Amino acid sequence: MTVQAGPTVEHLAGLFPAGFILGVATAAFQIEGSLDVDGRGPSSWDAFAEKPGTITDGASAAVACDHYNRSGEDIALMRELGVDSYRFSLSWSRIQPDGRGPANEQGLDFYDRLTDKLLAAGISPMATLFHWDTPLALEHDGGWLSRATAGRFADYVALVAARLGDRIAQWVTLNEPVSVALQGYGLGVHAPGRRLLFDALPAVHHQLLGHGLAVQAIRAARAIGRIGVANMHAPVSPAGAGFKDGLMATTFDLLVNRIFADPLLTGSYPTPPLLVRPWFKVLGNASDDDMRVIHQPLDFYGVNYYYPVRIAAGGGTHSTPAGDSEMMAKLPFHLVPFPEYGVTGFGWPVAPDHLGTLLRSLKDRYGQALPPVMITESGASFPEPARVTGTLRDQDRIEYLAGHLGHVLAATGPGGIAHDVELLGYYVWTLLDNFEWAAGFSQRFGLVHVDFETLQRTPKESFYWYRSLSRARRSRLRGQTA
Ligand code: IFM
Repeated sequence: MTVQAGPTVEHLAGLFPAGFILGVATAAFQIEGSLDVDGRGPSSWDAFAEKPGTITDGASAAVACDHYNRSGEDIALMRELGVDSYRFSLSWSRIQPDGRGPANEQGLDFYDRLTDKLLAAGISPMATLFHWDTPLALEHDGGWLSRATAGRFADYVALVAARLGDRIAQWVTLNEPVSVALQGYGLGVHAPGRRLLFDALPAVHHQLLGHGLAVQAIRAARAIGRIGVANMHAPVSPAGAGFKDGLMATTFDLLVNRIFADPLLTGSYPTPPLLVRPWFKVLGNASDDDMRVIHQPLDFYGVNYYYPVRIAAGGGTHSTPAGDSEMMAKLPFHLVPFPEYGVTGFGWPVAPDHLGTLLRSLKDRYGQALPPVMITESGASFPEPARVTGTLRDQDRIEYLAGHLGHVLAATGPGGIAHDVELLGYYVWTLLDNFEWAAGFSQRFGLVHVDFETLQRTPKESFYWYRSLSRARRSRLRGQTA
């Protein structure tokens, strides 16, 4: 791939604002394994991954990185890495095996111990409450298409907040509700594998409602942590100057960005252009009461940024960023490549410059309603071997991370294009190579290589690069206070 060499560690370390958080992020289903121990119930992803043909390489998450049994080793890696914070997710069906009722104490115990071990290692815990693994029993009742799931989610969150609320420093209610709604219910490339196209939109509203109720539940439990949400944002532009490309780019922007961010930050859904309004009708019918619940004050707004998108009118491709779906061809638009950028292992354009402009556009759109921003995920997969004999030279990942961090720090620093956006921190996706959803083990995003046969962890060069960044920052801070 062709990317420019990124800024140096010393240069980056000089750009961090005071209190900036450097972290790494993971998700339960992608790393834990141990899917049937300690009373955990099955999730939508357990069922989806078992269906033939859903996972590219036929991989199973039954063991994944075996983090459930190796969390001590993984925390030691993070301590060595020098991160301030670890973002992990809780498996809802470990805590409520069928998505309702009293807590499965053994499930909660796992996260309780994890939290204590992190704190003992000097790493601040950020807990994501939902990262796509809906309890299967709820999925059978309609999952996020059903309004009842929002209430169930709040009940589960109350159980978690009662147990961990005295120690979790930051909460993320939902991770990328767009992925669940569109890839999961709209296109069928993710769990639960439904192919409803625009009829998937109730899953948007019910997740957002679940978010609002969850924020209320965390606050009612008097939990100490800051509360936010993690939305995937893909900056969208039309492929051509014509009316149709413009209309479809606007539609795509509504679908992936605005129908999530607008209600959370402003309390209302955006008004689509007249020609496409019927597709979004179900969202327009939401009650004022629901919108008030969704519109909770947030302490931070999490942005997961991976790629920009260029849109042209007309069907004609089966490809989604998460995999192939014949449903894509039924949509009235398609994605057009960016020849000017190199690509990751997934074929996603490497476009760090779009991260600064994304923050500029969020601030322009939401103004004072935009809370301080946390980059809750940023990272890339590259073709890498299943087995290594030493440190993997992943220069492309180092350049990716340095480029994205450099751009976002410059953009939000003095004189930058998004200088009025308060940037709180940056979490690399991800610590370990893991079960990358429908791509199984075929896409490796980790700072640490995982051999999925031996479960051996081997830090890559990017791990040592991130460690040198965190060290350079610490020595600068020490210099400033000496
Ligand atoms: O692995 C995923 C993660 O679970 C959610 N955000 C995107 C990542 C890369 O695809």
